[in-house]
Amino acid sequence: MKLSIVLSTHDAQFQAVALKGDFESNIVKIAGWGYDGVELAIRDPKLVDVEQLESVVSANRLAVPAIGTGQAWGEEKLSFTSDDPAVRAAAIERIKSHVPLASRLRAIVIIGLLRGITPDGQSHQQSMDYLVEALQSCCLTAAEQDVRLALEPLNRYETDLVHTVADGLDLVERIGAENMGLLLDTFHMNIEEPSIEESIRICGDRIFHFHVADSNRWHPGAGHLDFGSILATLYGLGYKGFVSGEFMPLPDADSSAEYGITYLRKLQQEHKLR
Ligand code: LER
Ligand code: MN
Repeated sequence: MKLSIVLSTHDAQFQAVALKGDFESNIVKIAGWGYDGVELAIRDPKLVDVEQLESVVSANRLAVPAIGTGQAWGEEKLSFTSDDPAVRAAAIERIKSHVPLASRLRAIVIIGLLRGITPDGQSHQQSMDYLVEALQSCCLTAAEQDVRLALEPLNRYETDLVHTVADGLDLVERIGAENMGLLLDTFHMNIEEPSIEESIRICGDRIFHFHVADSNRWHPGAGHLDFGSILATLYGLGYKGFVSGEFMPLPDADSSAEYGITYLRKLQQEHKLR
């Protein structure tokens, strides 16, 4: 079981990121706790010194399984489904600008909140059409550099677009690209899926990446989700990607990161997960 944790390269409003602040000291801590990788939340790749980032990450022997992009919605309101064509174009360009960095780091590019929310006066169907158009265009650019995109079903309180694995798989089919898959997040699944385990099975090899947080969005072990069963189902499918911690910095950032990995490694042993 390859474990990573989300680290924001810059200050952000999004709360379910345990780690923010000085990049290098966080990377050193993440490696020290025994994580295999770090998932980077990056608002805009232009803000990142790629050489420096790569050297810090590789000096600490961490992989970068995925790049989160949602801060471009959180901080700048870029959206694939805006009713303003200039905003949609800027959102598409922003995702395409992540592709060279993702290719270099061999990371998946995550499409979470950047899909946006249907604006007043626009139909849901129109939003879905914009979303398909945007993702098809991004998939083409990403495929040229062997990069995969993962759309994350999100719960109903965050968006009206794509809540479940079933919604996500319909969209993946409409996009029709080999490099388009889903990112499943146990926090959202606990709200939206009839059965977390069954939805994991249905998603199968379209699971490109996996986020873990407990029912209360604290670290795994702090709520009532059955991570033994969830992870046994995931690995039972032959999943080879990362399981990435995306949870609140509670009771404090460092403790959450440490409790999270300790709990997941214990389950790994108990359930003999690879
Ligand atoms: C991002 O991965 C996520 O899970 C969302 O809740 C963002 O708001
Ligand atoms: Mn998530």
